[in-house]
Amino acid sequence: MNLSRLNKQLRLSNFECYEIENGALWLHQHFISAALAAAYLDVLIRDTRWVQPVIRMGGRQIPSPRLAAWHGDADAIYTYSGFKNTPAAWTPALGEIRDVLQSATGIRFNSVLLNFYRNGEDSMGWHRDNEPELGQNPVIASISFGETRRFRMQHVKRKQLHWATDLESGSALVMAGQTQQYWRHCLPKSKSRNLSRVNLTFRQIH
Ligand SMILES: O=C(O)CCC(=O)C(=O)O
Repeated sequence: MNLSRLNKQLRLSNFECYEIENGALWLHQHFISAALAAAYLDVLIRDTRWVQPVIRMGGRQIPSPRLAAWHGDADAIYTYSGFKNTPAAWTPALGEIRDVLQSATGIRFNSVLLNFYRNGEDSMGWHRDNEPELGQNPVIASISFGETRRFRMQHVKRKQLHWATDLESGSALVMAGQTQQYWRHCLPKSKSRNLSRVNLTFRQIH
């Protein structure tokens, strides 16, 4: 889908558009109601087979500071942090959330990465979602459940350019266009926000 069609579709679905250099961002803080998001948080924590992936950092292998899982269509194989991930099947909850997201965005997603931040000590370091199987200008849709956490972005060439928001429970953030080429993002640790949070990033693996 081209960007202007995606923009129209997301505005119709009550997303707010943020103008950033070399990228495209839309946010809907109340995409899923607070009550439903709280119910999904419990189901996602309980019914997911969480693993703690090992990540490579400065030549060392260390356990990632969060738990993760990968679900999707059988052929949506994704290499992430140097590891090949074969997806587990869609669960009823993940299928429901995907369907709501697909009707709001008009985009078909064939996979989802789940991240479980158990408390404020868990985090995600600076990175770009720019693996080759995502294609050149991927649409990544991120939905959050549970604790509000700060999400930060930085332009990789013009490092003084920043963008940040607090992602609330039930929020949906869509990154598209050249965002993954020009912007890196992270979810820093937090001293004050210690409750559990699950984030789902829906993707299209080619
Ligand atoms: O938890 C978040 O909001 C960020 C997740 C993320 O950066 C990713 O899945 O690539």
